[in-house]
Amino acid sequence: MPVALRPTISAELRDRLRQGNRVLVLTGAGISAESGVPTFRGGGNSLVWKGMPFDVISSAQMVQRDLDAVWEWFDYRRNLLSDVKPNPAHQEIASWQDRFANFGLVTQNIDGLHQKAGSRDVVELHGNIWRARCTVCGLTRDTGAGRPDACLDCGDRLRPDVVLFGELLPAGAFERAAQIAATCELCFIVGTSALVYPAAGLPEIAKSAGAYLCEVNPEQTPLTYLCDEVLPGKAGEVLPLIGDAF
Ligand code: BV8
Ligand code: ZN
Repeated sequence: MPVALRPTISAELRDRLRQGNRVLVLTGAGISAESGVPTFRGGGNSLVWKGMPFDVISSAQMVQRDLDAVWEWFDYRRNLLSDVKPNPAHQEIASWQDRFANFGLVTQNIDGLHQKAGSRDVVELHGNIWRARCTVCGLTRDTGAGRPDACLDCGDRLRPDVVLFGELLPAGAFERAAQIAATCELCFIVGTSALVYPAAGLPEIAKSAGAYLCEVNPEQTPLTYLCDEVLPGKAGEVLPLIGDAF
């Protein structure tokens, strides 16, 4: 990254990184972009599948109407994800779990790249594409590469263990994330367009609890105005810079 384009890490942020021990990182699709994972909204367009905007195919209604179509969509994305690797942003964040006494990582991503980078205890707000869940008894199991058949327990149909639009988040996941947000001193918002709720409400909770907000994104978002510091750039380039700043 040419030095001239490097965002500068303020002295304020350096101090807070050195003193801070209660840190929240919230991530979205942008953090996986440099790993080759398409984002949902890029270049002004929204991701479309077979003519359907992603929030239509990824919706509770679609599971009711056509579960096979939903599986096809997630089979396609699982295939896309099969050989992607974590990038320096995932790796940097993974190292922070041992650098801050109270570190919370909350993601909207279902790609599992944080865990692949070594992050433990990731709060997955929207589930995980590598798991399936029984539509009747709720038992979950790993999918592996292929689409799993039926529930091993009750034999009923499985669905991707991801949260679709119009569906509630996994039990306790948002409450846990909100708890971390309400007690953090430093909150990083990395690679999210901050349009999907309740996830986009977490930085607002952190702000009202007095946290210092820092956004990492090449573009402005609806949360930029709320931030104490904005580091415009790609996560894979900016996160290591932050890591070197303390
Ligand atoms: C719910 C899993 C209760 C599936 C996903 C309040 C107001 C308005 C609407 C609502 C509201 N509350 C609830 C709603 C409805 C809805 C919602 O928020 N709708 C939006 C569209 C307005 N929310 C829900 O339905 C939620 N459930 O509320 O339940 C309920 C129940 C019934 C009725 C009402 C309420 C469930 C939402 C979860 C849906 N599932 N994912 C799948 O993956 O297919 S959401 C999915 O989309 C992602 O997980 C993520 O959350 C979102 C995409 O956003 P991002 O990750 O930010 O990605 P995006 O592409 O948009 O942006 C990328 C960003 O990265 C950009 O800013 C770009 O500039 C930046 N970037 C690009 N490259 C880089 C980069 N940054 C850094 N480095 C780079 N290299
Ligand atoms: Zn079952």
